[in-house]
Amino acid sequence: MLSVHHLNDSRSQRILWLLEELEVPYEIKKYQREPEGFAPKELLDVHPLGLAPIITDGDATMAESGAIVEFIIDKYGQGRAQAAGDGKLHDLYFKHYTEGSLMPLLVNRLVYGLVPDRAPFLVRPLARMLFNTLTELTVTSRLVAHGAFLEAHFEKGNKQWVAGGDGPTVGDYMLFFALEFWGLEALGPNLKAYLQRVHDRPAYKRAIERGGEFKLQ
Ligand SMILES: N[C@@H](CCC(=O)N[C@@H](CS)C(=O)NCC(=O)O)C(=O)O
Repeated sequence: MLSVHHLNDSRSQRILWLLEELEVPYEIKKYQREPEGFAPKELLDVHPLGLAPIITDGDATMAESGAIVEFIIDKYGQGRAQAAGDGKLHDLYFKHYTEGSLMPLLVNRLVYGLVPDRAPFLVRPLARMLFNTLTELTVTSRLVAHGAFLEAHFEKGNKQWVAGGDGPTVGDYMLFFALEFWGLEALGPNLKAYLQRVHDRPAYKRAIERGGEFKLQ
């Protein structure tokens, strides 16, 4: 049976939601983040990089959430979760955009916020000033641009899902996590409504029940 190595409050939520949508039988092996937020060492026994998500399915062990989402849809999708027509281009784009462009900004924002608290006490105010400046210079205005870009994407054609179809496709399984990580308060009306649409899906609710509480902020 397919196993999901699930780290709490992590990208493995993408995989649980997808498996619930496709009604694929699976088991969950749960891992808890260390107090500093890192994955526990046991994940290194499953994959050399020790980052979540990881799945095992028969002889295959696979990491990298985008690859896992595609693998599962290819193997178990039976034609579901596929974009059609013009939506294929959007789906392809958002699949790569999310981990390639949006997530790095959000991860940088997180890391730049954490570093000052870990600096020696006396230099902490200086570290905070420097990292706030770094955030301002390299993250803040770019996130504003991403927000406007994403709002406009959903506005055009009043799209419910990234590919414009009537259900989630690869790009959605990728994007929703980044929006959760970004934080609801920062999102515009189309993105707020989009996340609500995800949360309202029975499969998403089942994924939360099985995976446990999911909280990124
Ligand atoms: N690009 C990878 C990122 C994997 C990743 O960084 N996972 C995070 C959880 S969201 C993790 O395992 N963090 C724990 C750590 O850095 O020790 C993917 O999409 O799967």
